[in-house]
This record gives sequence, C-alpha cells and structure tokens, in this order.
Amino acid sequence: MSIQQEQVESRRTFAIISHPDAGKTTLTEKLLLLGGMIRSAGTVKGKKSGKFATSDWMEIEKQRGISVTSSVMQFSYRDHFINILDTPGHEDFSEDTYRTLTAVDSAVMVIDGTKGIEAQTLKLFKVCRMRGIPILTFINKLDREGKDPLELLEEIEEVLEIESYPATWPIGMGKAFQGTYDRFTKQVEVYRGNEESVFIPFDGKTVTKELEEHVRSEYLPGLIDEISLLEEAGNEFDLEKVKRGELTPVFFGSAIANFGVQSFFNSFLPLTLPPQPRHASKGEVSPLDDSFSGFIFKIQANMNPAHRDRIAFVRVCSGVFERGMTVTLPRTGRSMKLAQSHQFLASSRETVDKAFPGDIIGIYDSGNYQIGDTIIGGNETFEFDELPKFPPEMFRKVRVKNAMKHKHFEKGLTQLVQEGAVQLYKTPFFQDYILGAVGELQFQVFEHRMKGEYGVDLEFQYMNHHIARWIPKEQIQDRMLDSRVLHVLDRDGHSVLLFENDFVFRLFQDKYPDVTLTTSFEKKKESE
Ligand SMILES: Nc1nc2c(ncn2[C@@H]2O[C@H](COP(=O)(O)OP(=O)(O)OP(=O)(O)O)[C@@H](O)[C@H]2O)c(=O)[nH]1
Ligand SMILES: [Mg+2]
Repeated sequence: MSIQQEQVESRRTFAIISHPDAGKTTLTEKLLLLGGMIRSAGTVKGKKSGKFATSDWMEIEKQRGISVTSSVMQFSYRDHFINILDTPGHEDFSEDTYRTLTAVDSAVMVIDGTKGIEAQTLKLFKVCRMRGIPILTFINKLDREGKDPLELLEEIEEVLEIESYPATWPIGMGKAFQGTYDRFTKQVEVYRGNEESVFIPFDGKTVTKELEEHVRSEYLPGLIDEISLLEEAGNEFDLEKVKRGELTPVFFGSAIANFGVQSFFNSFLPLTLPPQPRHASKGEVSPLDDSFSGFIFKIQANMNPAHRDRIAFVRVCSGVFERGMTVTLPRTGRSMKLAQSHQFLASSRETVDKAFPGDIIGIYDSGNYQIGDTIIGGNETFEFDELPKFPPEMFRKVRVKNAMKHKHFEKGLTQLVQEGAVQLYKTPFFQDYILGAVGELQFQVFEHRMKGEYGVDLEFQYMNHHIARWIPKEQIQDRMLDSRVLHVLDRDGHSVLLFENDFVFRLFQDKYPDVTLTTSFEKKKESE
C-alpha cells in the first residue's frame, strides 16, 4: 500500500445531523473527550462545569444554547484520523448543513429517544440517502423516559424507509435505565449515572452472578426475550448494506451522561467508509489520484477575535496537500500560494503542513474564494459538482443606525454575505440594501454578529416579499413592477424580481408568459 493509500484508509470524515436539540453538540463533545482532544466536557448551556461545548463556540450559540453554524473538528482514535462536523439542526441554517453534508463520507443521525423521528431529521436523512453514504443512528437521552425502543425501530423503518440493525439494545430507560447490551461485542454496558460504565460479558441467554449484581433482576427476562426476538425477527447484519447506506446500525445511549458513546464509536470505524471518489466535470476524482484537489464548502470570518481573518474550509478530495503549495482556482483562472493552512478544533487552530484526502483544512482567505470553489494542484482544469443553494424566502431592508459607521457596515455586510450567512440584494436606483434569508433566525444571527464583530447597530425594515426569481435584464419593463413585484439586483448585478406571494407570482406569469423566470437553485429539488 502506498503512503497515500494508507493515509486515505485510516481517515473517516463524517457529519452529525438531526432535528434541533437531539443532542448533536453534546455527542460531539463526548467524542472529543474520547479522542483526548479535551480533558473535560463542557455543556451546551455552560451550566454545571461553567464550560461550554467546544463546537458551539460562537457568542450567539453560547447565549442561546443552539448551534447556528457547522463546526469542524479533528482527532485521532485507534490509529484513525477523524474529521467530524457538528451541524446546526435548525432549518433556518439548513443551507449550511446541506453544504456540510457534501463534504463527508458518512453521517451520524441523532434521534431524541423521547421524540422519535422529527421533521428536520427526515429531511437531512433523505439527503444522505440520496448520496448513498453510510448512516449510523444514535438514539439519545435514554436517561429520560422515552418511546419504546421497538417502536423507535419501527419508526426508523417506516418513516425513513431504511432497514435498521440495533447494534446495542437498551435495558430500561429514564430513572430505571440499567444500561445497554452490545450485540457485536456481547457485553452489557452498565449505566451508573455520573460514574464510568462497567462492562460485563453476556451471551444473551445465560444470566451470570456478575450480571445479576449490576442489572436489576426484573429486567433480565425481558432483555433475554428481546435479544432473541431481534435475532429471530430482526434484520440480519450486512456490512455491505451499511456501506451503501441501505441499512442503519442503531445505538442507544445518553450523550449528556457520556453513556454508550464509546461503544458506539468503537463500532463506528469498521462500519463507515474511508474517503470516497467525488464527481467533477471531468468525471470521478479518486482520493488516490496523484495531484491535489479539493473544494470549499464553508467560509467563516472572525473565528478568532485575535486574528480577525477569514477562513475558507476545504475538503481535500485527492492527492496530498502541502503547505506553501500553489493551487489554481478554475473559476477565476488565478494561481495562489497556500502559505497559511490550519487544522481546526471548532474555533481554535493549529498550522497544518500536510493533509490527505478526507481531511478538512482551513486556508486563509483574503477575498479570493467563494463557497463551492474547486482548487487544484496539478495542471488540469476541472470543477467539482455545484453545492446546493436554497432560495431565500424572506427579505428585510437593512441600514446602519449610525451613519458614521458606514464603512464598518459595508465591510461586515460584504464578509457575512461571502460566508453565505445571508444573501444580499440592492435596489437599482436608491441602492437600498435588502437581505434575503431562508429563515428568520438568519437575520437575528446577522444582527448579532454585525454588532459583536463589526460594532454596527442595524435597523431592519420588514418586507412582504417571499419569492425570488431571476430575470434577463432586457425583459424588464416598468409596467411589470409595483410594490408587490419589486426589481432588485443580486450581488453580481443580475436582475431579480421579488414577489409578495405565490398568487402575485402566478398572476405575473399569466400576464407575461414570454418572460423567462428562473430560480438559480436547481439543486433544491434534490434536497426536498
Ligand atoms: N436528558 C438528556 N439531555 C440531553 C442529552 N443530550 C443532550 N441533552 C440536552 O439537550 C439539549 C440540546 O442538546 P444539544 O447538544 O445542544 O443539541 P443539538 O442537536 O446540538 O441542537 P442544535 O445544534 O441546536 O440543533 C441540551 O440542553 C442538552 O444538555 C441526553 O443524553 N440526555
Ligand atoms: Mg448543536
């Protein structure tokens, strides 16, 4: 095996996805603890230890106890190099989550055991399913009274339409939670609240003294029945199906109590895939190709108040990245020397000199990159497939409160728009700024960051419009426009019409059938 092949085989790059609040960030924190990246675990709201979870590093995330942007982390575990991406669950940030999913080779779906499959989990699951990547399921919050585990499995199979294989099985739940049985390693992991788990061998049938000492005896007959039921009536384990994303191994645990996380992660490595080939304009690009290539799926400004710079996050797709190398950007044809490259643990960074396919590195961006850009080390020219874009569905006029701060306002606006935090439009004559977003929370994050990172207070003006369509400039006539059909220009100067609602939009189409209206968002259909 070549060095590159060895490096590729030992890498895993995955995202944690789910509906808000299922426990992604909490689980991520426990995985970082397992990987030795942190000494003690913080929590989402910073309670108890006074320490916040690593991946919710932004001010607004700490304040609200939710993730608003995806976070990139790396650690080593059992001779493997792991790239993990904690994504925000809220649908207002789903564009960010969808883009992140393009940069991974497997996904971990977290389900809140008290709620079952929730709307956003279903949507994100479908995206993973379409890509055919392995999906592992972690049913969380077993320390609380939740749904019956068999019911949860049924829900996975029926709602998500995927076969499931319980790799672990819970014994009791809530206050009476006893632990889980691991069907792979044939041992019971005993839940002991805040204390570390104990592992006891169990063949699924024979109750030993040791087991009786740790698990309340009234739970054992039920456990034996359920194990035999799963063996007889459940799906067979099939690794190939797991790797194709057709069968999801299911694990039970409690992220907050750090229970079941290690058992889950020990199974994770053999169940998931190393970096896979990626589709590009020239065809498939193999991670084993000699020359370097990668794509930018995320840009983030001001991650560290001491640096105040912008980082473009690159998923390495082929070849070897070496710090100082020169790459070309096919979109502009320009060449750039990548002198500053980092490996991240959420907001903290370390210089990285070498990176292999599957790795996610941050490169310094002085304004050259856009989300979706391909970068290439060799002489070829090709581009990776476009990233998903979502049409904005709400709009606000925005201006700076204090006119003296206009420069800061412009700077913040430009940077946050480049990140994709919101979209920006201008009215043609008065040059009013209009922000477009998928959801209300995006405006709130924008406002918060403009204040915190650029010292700018904003004034928003509500707009009634909900639909955006691109239109060739020459087709626009004054008579088409009124307060319900507004003409604005996008960031690149292209004409866009904003319609108040579906009714106005359809009326317009009937009245002007020859006008070509397009969403520049063809990919959206796939993600629905
Ligand atoms: N009881 C219980 N609570 C948990 C568990 N895991 C997480 N929580 C709590 O659930 C809440 C949400 O957890 P997060 O980790 O922020 O969830 P998330 O999926 O990252 O949420 P978003 O990033 O906003 O989508 C927090 O208050 C956690 O403390 C668990 O195993 N048991
Ligand atoms: Mg989170």
